[in-house]
Amino acid sequence: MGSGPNGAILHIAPTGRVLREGDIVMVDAGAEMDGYASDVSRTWPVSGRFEGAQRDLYQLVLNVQEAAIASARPGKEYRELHLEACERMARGLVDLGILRGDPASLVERDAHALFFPHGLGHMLGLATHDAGGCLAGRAPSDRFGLKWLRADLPLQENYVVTIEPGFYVIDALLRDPVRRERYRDAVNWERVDPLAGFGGIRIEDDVRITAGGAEVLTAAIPKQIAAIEAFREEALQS
Ligand SMILES: [Mn+2]
Repeated sequence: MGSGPNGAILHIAPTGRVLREGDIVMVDAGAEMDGYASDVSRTWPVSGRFEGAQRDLYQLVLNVQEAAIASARPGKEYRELHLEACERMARGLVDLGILRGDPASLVERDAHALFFPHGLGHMLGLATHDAGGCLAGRAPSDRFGLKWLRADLPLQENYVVTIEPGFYVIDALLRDPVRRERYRDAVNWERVDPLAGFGGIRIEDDVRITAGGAEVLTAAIPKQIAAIEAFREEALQS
């Protein structure tokens, strides 16, 4: 889990950082039973309400996540699902004034990966990351926006996968002079630089592929903004 800026560090171990008003907190955790693992992430505001950019960006990540779940079905290539999610993310970031340009071209240049550098998700089974992966004969891409994709295979009925897009403000990527030059025109840097310390948002569900689509196994855990805010309000009052 990570709070504040630590939310932008993927798989960070818990630290002693004290939560602050205005922070968002991200927790990536799951239960294990009889050796079968789950992996779930949720993000919420410490103060109880998503404010400003947090709200817009959370809603964007949620829209991307829900669209990916809606498109998951047997026969669908997981890599396609990932690339469609990247394009949706790029389009949303253009709408929010963070990226500039045509969403498909931005994804071709991996500009979206400055903010969403990891893959859409992975197979689940015995342990969180060991099952599945690339179909035999397929090599992982070396593209910045694809090389961390842990699943590259056509989905089949009863496969269990995670779907977990995210948005992060990662200093190491955004302060890198080479990337700043490469994406000079693709990023609205004046809008991005003040987001320093924002942290990260990830929404991760575990999904079983069914004959006609996908069943969300972790649907009982709130993820809509209104549901999270109501949940937080209840917690803050008790
Ligand atoms: Mn995961």
